[in-house]
Amino acid sequence: EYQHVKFDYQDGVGRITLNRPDTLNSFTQVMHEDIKAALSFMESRDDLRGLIITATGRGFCAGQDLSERKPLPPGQKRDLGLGLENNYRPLVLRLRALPVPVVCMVNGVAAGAGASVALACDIVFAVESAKFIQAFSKIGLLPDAGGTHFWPRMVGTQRSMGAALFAEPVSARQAEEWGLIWRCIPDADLESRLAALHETLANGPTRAYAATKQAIYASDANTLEAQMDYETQLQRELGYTDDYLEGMVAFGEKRKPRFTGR
Ligand code: T3D
Repeated sequence: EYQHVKFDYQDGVGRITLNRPDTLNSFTQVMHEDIKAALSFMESRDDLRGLIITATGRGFCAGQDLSERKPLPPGQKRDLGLGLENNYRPLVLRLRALPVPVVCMVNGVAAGAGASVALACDIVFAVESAKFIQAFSKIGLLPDAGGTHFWPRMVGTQRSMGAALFAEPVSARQAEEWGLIWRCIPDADLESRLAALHETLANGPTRAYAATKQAIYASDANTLEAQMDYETQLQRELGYTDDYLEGMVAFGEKRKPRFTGR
């Protein structure tokens, strides 16, 4: 039923694979609808333990499909806010709100909103040949889909300005050095790393992961005092979980914990 993505769900781990390689997986309305359906499915599951986003072919995502934005006849104007309000904004916010880690595996170039959506994920890997391009200025736009939120927080004002004003590609290696992504990996390791990430998410302490995600994002707006109060509240809740008990027992027995995500 999915047309422009592949969606797979196993062991509580979802995988969304953007799948329009001929256009470097640029976002169509159909792709947005596919992703909305996959997210709704995962949001309804009580066994959800993680989400991995990646893509097919040589690109990750080239942002908005520009063939859906052909120039209008003279006198007519397009409201670009509509696509942002109906598609990109809810997508970014739903990824952030998902109560499990969202991992992005950037398998090739990530441009425009494609780069923003990658950075909306909780943790980002990229293959060495990948690059991040704030392509917007080349078509007379500003970075959107959270682009002006993520970059300054992750890499600072100058690097954000340079990348956005000049639309110069940032290599995966540079992105790792700057802290824009977590890890740059050899291209040849893509599949094995995806499999390992699946294992990690499927067997991880899901509630601790969720709390970690919530706390790290809350720190954006919190004072140190408020943040420590929040940590205390979340840690108190984690102290009552099966996974904490299992972690303590496993530690005592000098074995690997078998987390159930409960
Ligand atoms: O509109 C709204 O709703 C507002 C929201 C906007 C969000 C945005 O994302 S705006 C930014 C949109 N994206 C871009 O401006 C990037 C456009 N693409 C590129 O600049 C380049 O393709 C790349 C730098 C990403 C990669 O370059 P390269 O040389 O590796 O590949 P290529 O040859 O340019 O692209 C390969 C094919 O994909 C090509 O088709 P063809 O010639 O083989 O038939 C190209 O036209 C197509 N393609 C690439 N990007 C897009 C695309 N087709 C449609 N939309 C694209 N965004």
